[in-house]
Amino acid sequence: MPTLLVLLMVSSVFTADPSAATEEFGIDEKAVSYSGFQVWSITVRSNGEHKLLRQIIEQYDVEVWKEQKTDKAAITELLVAPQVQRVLKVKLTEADISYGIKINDLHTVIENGNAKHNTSSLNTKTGHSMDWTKYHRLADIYGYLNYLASTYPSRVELINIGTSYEKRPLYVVRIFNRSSSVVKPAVWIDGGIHAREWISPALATYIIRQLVEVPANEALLCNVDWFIMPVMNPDGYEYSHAFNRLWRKTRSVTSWTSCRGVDPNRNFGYKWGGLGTSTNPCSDVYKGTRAFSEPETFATSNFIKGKASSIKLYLTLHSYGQAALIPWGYNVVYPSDYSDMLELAKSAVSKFTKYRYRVGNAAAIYYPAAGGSDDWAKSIGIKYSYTFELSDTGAYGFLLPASNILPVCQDFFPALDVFAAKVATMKV
Ligand code: 0X9
Ligand code: ZN
Repeated sequence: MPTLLVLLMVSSVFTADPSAATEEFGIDEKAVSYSGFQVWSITVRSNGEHKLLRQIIEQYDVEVWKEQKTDKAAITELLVAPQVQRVLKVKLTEADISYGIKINDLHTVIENGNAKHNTSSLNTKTGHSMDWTKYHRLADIYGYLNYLASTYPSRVELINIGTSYEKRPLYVVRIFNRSSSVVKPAVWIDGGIHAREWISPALATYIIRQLVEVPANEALLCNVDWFIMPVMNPDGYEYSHAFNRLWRKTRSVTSWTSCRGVDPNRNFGYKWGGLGTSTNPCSDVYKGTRAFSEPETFATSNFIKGKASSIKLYLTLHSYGQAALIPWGYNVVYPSDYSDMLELAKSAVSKFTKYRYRVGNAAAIYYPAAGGSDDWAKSIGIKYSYTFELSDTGAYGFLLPASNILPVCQDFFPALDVFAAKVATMKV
């Protein structure tokens, strides 16, 4: 069994203590504290070491944050609860596996990573509450989308494609030149599939702003239409702000009452239930009861299917690791046009000047994981389909401080020139 499959199937029931009560959601829910939790990074260079590490992880039920492979090594990043730190240290030392502590106290990093978590007040100068100096609540993001639709009707259409499990609207923004009636090839971008990856909706909204509000970018709308869904999993996103900063999944009720949510990126209908997925509702990679069991993946896939002939490029924004991942991700298998996909991705990431990105097959450079949105998009005929794992490379991981939002966004945006230029050449 591939290592990461085992690692990912380790149950992720949080062992952190619930501490502060919050009434925000009108339910008796307690916010999770990560006081004393650490992130450890472990590099193993042989199969023997890998096996030992896997045994230790399983024995102590440690949560894997990320695993990346290079030619010579596998780097595993672990979320380590205070109560297992001492024993883990002993076990790793006994096994002669070295480790480094990347984050010493998660609670401190969470507290310092973002300004106050509440909805911001309206900025009377701009007419909305969005900026890219902090991670915003959903109300700010949705407020901004509504503001754009009413302020720029000639190039913005706000499409409500359905509702989340907790009845929040699911929004797609179409950015286009309304005066032209020809059907153009289109780019799809989504963010926020995984709740805790806050840099993803931040970048998606930044891209929306650049395309709609910055006149210098108008050329990007000449030959291409844009469909951007900044928050595919709004329930999870809000939950990660209000109760558990490390929440990943949706918030649907499962057969196991104390464990909620499905991993949306294991719930898409291509090779659903394969490697790197779990049948355990408490797992962070729980695949759900069937493909598209979640209203969020169901509505999104239906919308994309309806536009499949015009959408030529599918881009899904995640974090972390700084990598452009290319299908297939369900296993180390390469589509017949992989070289085209690789070439375009390489040329896109060559635009980045601040951050270096790896490019490669998702299963090969990360791990096999079935039911991903990228694989599904590729399977319905969208030629160029990518998962972008944004910054960082592990110093903060999912907890990337808000001061990084603008640098990440500014670095990323020029890559869209490359994608748009390619899509513009494609026949609808
Ligand atoms: O595991 C995932 O869903 C993605 N990584 S993340 O850390 N953002 O959770 C990678 C998905 C790559 N694509 C597929 N395996 N299909
Ligand atoms: Zn993700």
